[in-house]
Amino acid sequence: MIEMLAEPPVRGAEQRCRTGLYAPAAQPSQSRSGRKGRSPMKRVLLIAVVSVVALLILVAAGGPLLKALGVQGLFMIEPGSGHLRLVRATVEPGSLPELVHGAAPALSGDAKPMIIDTDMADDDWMAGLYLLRRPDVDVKAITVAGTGEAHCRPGAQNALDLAGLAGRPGIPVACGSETPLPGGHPFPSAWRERVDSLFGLSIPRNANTPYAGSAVELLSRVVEQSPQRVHLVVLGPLTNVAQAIEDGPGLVDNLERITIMGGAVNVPGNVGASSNSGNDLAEWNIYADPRAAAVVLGSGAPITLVPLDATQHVPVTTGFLKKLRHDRRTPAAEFVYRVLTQKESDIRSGSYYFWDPFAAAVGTDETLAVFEEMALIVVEEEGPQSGRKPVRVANSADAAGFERLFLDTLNNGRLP
Ligand code: AGV
Ligand code: CA
Repeated sequence: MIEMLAEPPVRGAEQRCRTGLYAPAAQPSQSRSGRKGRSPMKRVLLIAVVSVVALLILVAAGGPLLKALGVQGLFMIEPGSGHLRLVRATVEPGSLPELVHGAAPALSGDAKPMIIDTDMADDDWMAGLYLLRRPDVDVKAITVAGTGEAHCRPGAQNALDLAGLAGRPGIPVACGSETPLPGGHPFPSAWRERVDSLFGLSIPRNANTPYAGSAVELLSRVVEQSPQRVHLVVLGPLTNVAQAIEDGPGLVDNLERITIMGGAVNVPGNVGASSNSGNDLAEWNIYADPRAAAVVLGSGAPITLVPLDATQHVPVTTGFLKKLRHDRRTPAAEFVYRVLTQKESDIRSGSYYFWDPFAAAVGTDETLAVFEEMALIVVEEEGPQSGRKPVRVANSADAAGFERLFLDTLNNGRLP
């Protein structure tokens, strides 16, 4: 039985945790309308002027018009890019327009270094896009867990391509070990195939290739070489992080914090509902590699855990999907819309959550959750391993605040 037990609280401290067509510039014209006996030349000129004016009006009013015609999302303007871009000239009924690389918002002067460790499931894609569009977050690397939902190689390629979509194609991306520490469990193969293929969605290929070394090497190198403490946001099994800590315990000293989506502390787990394990207590990220979770929780690093206790308050709702349908102005927002559209039946049944996007948002704004300090134990089949240092555990969520922040960041990248 793998579960997370809360030891009696040590401290009760609570914290309030874009359309456009590319239009050539209008040429100045001397033509006069309403005169008889106009020469053929003048007539041609008149037609040309009227056409250009009509085109300009279409550009100005094109967005709402196209929207009304149901071809919203065909053209895109990157906010702040200062130019219009023709994304695709024709619409084939039933097909989706291609997505293009977006422009990333400029980083603010005090942007903080961050590493995203992810298992590249569908909500990891959304969480990654959110973080990559934050002006206050300087993503230094993306490390992919090989023990999570995506297989590492397709996961790493998807991470590279999504970084490109978010306008940050140069971020290094590395692959981790496919083998958990002893006692781990693989994710269901059907889930793995779906996320490996990016749900069949097509995005432009990043010209860069994955980092030549392992995820653990990249993670360790970035942390060691960073002049500032690094914030690690972990959205999948903790295999890479545990291995990096075991290889060099000093690593923890240059970590600002580890924010982890994982665990179920005082609520049922989610493994039982999607496996025949009979385990109603464990959450998937911990169940996939419990020993790694124990190593990280026991490492002494400052940890913020965002377990199911908090994420259960942030289901993806049909209301959010509707808002996004009417407000998707960047390739990132458009991509998230397409992903969520594929999850519509799970959204309607209330079984799909903003697990990782919420954890990522908490990584940038802890006022989105309420926390309790707890000493946690990861219970493994072979016996308990303890992480005695109290960790900050989110047990509630500001769902409306999260939705606002998520939508604004995907669309504008501006701070609230
Ligand atoms: O347990 C939540 C973790 C998150 O990191 N993942 C999904 C998120 O990426 C596993 C998971 C639990 N239930 C699932 C999951 C489901 N029904 N479908 C796919 N993945
Ligand atoms: Ca995940």
